[in-house]
Amino acid sequence: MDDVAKSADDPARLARFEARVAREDKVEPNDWMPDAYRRTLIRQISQHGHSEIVGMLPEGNWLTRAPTLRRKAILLAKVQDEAGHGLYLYAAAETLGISREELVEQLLTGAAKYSSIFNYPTLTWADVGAIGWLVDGAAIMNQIPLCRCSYGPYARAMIRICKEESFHQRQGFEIMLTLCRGTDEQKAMAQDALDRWWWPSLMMFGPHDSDSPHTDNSTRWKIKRVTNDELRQRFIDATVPQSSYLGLTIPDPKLRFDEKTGHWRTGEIDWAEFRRVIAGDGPCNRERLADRQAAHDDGEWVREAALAYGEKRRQQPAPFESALHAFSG
Ligand code: FAQ
Repeated sequence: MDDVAKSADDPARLARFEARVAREDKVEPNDWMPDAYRRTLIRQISQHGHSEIVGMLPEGNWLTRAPTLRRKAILLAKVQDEAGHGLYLYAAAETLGISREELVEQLLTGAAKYSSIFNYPTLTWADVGAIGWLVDGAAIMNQIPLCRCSYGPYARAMIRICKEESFHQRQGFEIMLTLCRGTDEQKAMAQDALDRWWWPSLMMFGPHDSDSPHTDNSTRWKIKRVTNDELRQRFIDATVPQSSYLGLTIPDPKLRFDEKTGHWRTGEIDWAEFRRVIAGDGPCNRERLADRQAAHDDGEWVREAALAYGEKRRQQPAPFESALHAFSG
């Protein structure tokens, strides 16, 4: 029995729910929804939120070493945007009944997944360009269809996130363009970054459709609008010409243009590497969780101060009430 059937405790209710989703009505937090739909959303939205939070770390490593003040200011703004995305997504997950504390705990204890891409190191400044160009580029490709997700709070969060991601992608491409038009050494640095980020970026879209256990239900419920393989293909078709424009070479000897279909075809992704990375054994998994834990510990005083301030505000009469009090007194 699959998840959908198990959740069908009330078939009439389930049929109404599915008809509603089929009509493209948005599902809102207080509406009835099948358990499996709720669980799928909590899983996907929380994994997405964790990815945004951990995703700050690889680029955050370059904040103190950005080559110019302008680059530093842009990178700072981008990393702050990612924190904001994490917060919108955690807030969307909270509307489904999971608490912020549980979400944070799942991330810090390693019980939760986040995107495989953030377990790779950022060795040079060109990696900041490659992340913006490729990682944010892949993220937008995946996230634009999520703006039409059937769950209202997730869809609305994605609209704002996508606007910011498209700026991120352009800043990354612009870093790559500057390096590619620079010295031979700078261009070699850009090529090296592409060599290291290309395959992990293709893995971001998840396993092949034939190996993706969640795609069927998620598509039926209009959480997922486009499958992993279709999105990966769109990304490849958009990115290969950009790489030619930069004068860089995609690190895939099997890459070829298929005249019949009009698509670029790549060699096979190393799925063993993907599985290793999501199982916790990528190049930086341990470092990322340790850095996230340290950032969480360092933020303890901020959380305490915010709670104390909130408490003080609650105890003080509102300004209107105190004015009234003064008047009547
Ligand atoms: N990494 O059946 P499917 C960003 C897991 S945000 C790790 O295909 P589904 C912004 C999957 O969770 C990047 N795990 O699953 C930024 C499932 O595991 P489970 C994140 C992966 O959900 C840029 C299992 O494999 N974006 O980059 C990955 O239908 C720059 C089976 O997979 C999102 O999260 C992976 N790459 O499709 C920030 C977008 N792929 O839970 C900073 C929203 C798959 O059964 C700097 N998420 N898995 O144990 C989605 O669209 C979907 O969840 C997919 C996976 C497409 C990622």
